[in-house]
Amino acid sequence: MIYNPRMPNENPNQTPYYVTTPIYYVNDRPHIGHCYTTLIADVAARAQRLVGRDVFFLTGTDEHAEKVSKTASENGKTPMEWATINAERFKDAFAFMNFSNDDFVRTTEERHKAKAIEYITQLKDQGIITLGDYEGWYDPSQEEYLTEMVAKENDYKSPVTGKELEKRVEQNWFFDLPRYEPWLKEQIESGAIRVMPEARKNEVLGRLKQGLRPVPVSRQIKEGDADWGIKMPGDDSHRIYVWIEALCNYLTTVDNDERAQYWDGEVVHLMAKDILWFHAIIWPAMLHALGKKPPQTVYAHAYWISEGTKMSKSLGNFIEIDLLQAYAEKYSLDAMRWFLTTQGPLGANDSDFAHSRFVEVYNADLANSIGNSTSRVGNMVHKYFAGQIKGTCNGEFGFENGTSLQTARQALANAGKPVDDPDRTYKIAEFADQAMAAASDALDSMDLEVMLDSGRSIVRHVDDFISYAAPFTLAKQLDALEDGEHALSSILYSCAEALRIASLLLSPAMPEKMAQLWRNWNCNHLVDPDDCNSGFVAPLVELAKWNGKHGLKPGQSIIKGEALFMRADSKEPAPEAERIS
Ligand code: ME8
Repeated sequence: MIYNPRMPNENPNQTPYYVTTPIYYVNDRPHIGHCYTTLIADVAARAQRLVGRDVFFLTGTDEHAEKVSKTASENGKTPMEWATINAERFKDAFAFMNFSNDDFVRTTEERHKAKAIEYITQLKDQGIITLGDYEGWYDPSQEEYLTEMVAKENDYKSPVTGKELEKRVEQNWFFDLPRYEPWLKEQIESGAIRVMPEARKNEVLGRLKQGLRPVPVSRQIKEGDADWGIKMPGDDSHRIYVWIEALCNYLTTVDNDERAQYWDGEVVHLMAKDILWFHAIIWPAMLHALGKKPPQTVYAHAYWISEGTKMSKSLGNFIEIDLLQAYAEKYSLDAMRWFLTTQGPLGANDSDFAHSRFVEVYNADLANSIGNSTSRVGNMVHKYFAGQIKGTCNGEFGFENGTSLQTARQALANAGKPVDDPDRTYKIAEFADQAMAAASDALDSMDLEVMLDSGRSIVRHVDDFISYAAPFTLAKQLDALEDGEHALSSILYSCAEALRIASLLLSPAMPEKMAQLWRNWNCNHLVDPDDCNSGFVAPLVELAKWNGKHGLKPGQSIIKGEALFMRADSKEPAPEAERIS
């Protein structure tokens, strides 16, 4: 599953792009939340590769938590056996989702452990980690201490799970977080560390104002504890606190000669709002103390809920990978990826996974949009030009006499059909160019929905143009109209070329379906269409040039092929998960 295509002509002016997901706990199997964060990382990674950047995309598993050893013993396994069973489940789920991660780190791997020990040792040697007593409100379900203020606000219950907090006193090693308070404030306020979306940035700055406390970085080993976790360097009576060790994964994985450029590049950490504080405050401070640069972007999305209800273990309503598989089976994997990416909780609000909404989005965005448009254009090229692109066109349609659009209007008039808005003009090539620019801006701000919508906007424009120019009416009068064939081929070229550009913009979310289109349309020059994960031959600006080197060419054959998406019936029952044990 490890995937690492490299552009043959990487743009040296662009910094490498390093995107990460949280590393997930292996006490249980993967669910929609894990798949979602990793999916948006995948879409961002694929889009960045498409624009020509050198990308490294990391995900993995967090294995040294107490809850892992606890569930392992409940299941009659050693912690390592249990961690391996679940790490494999995560790997399988992510392969199923067609994620293009370049690596998958497990924190039980030597390469991670050795480096994590090195960082903690360095911080101890620098006197930034010291021994002290600590009393505080401990959330056992999250394995973290909360400030008095946060504990009180939540009625001394876990803000994540609602379980009772425990007052604990411990002797611990502490990271001196307060000394970085002014630096953190300045970095976040100035946007040097972009905490996104804006609501989360305000939340973090608000909490920062309440002051910082030293962070425990170890746990005392008690009698009966499982032998699980990394020992504190130089102190065998403690283990490194799982959170501190886990955060290190982002650096341990690329802290070597072959990958150092990724940490020097643009680093983007993705996660949900539950673990923002660790990523926006504790981790950047640790990095600063280690003499490393902080991440550029810390992006915390909101939560998926299920049919209007929060998902939880006790309610047993988690949408697990097997339900996602059932949706993929019925509607295609890419339809499911599309739904999650465009309807997911990327912003500050939670999103509901509801079957009725899935069908609505599937029909509107896929079956009736890119699916229908590509079949229509493919069918017309097939029918009117024996399946071959006839001639090119610059994608501009004015209303002067003798132009293709004028001929199309004449055909409508001859057929006795009304011509609405006779002064209408179309600049399809320019429209596609602007959509591409909008997609790049949206990608920079991680607005993946807007990025993908710029692809859809081209499809909508093509649909509108087809309705207006009515090439099917024109096609019936080729003998009667002097310029009929030229007009028809110009119109169809423009539709097909615009859809080719749209398909590039839609491909980060739907790599398989767009590769299917490229196979049907013989676009072998974009990418290897038999392998939707192969690298593109050139950056997007080159690939998407209208009638450019990579554009559709006269004589290129277009196969009608199977429709990309069949319309779905909203009355059909929702797919059901086949429960896997
Ligand atoms: O917190 N909606 O691991 P974890 C959307 N090991 N995303 C969700 C979600 C939901 N309902 N539920 C979970 C840990 N997620 C630590 C992280 S990182 C150094 C250590 C996703 O298995 C989301 O990305 O509890 C969230 O941040 C993550 O799963 C928590 O995964």
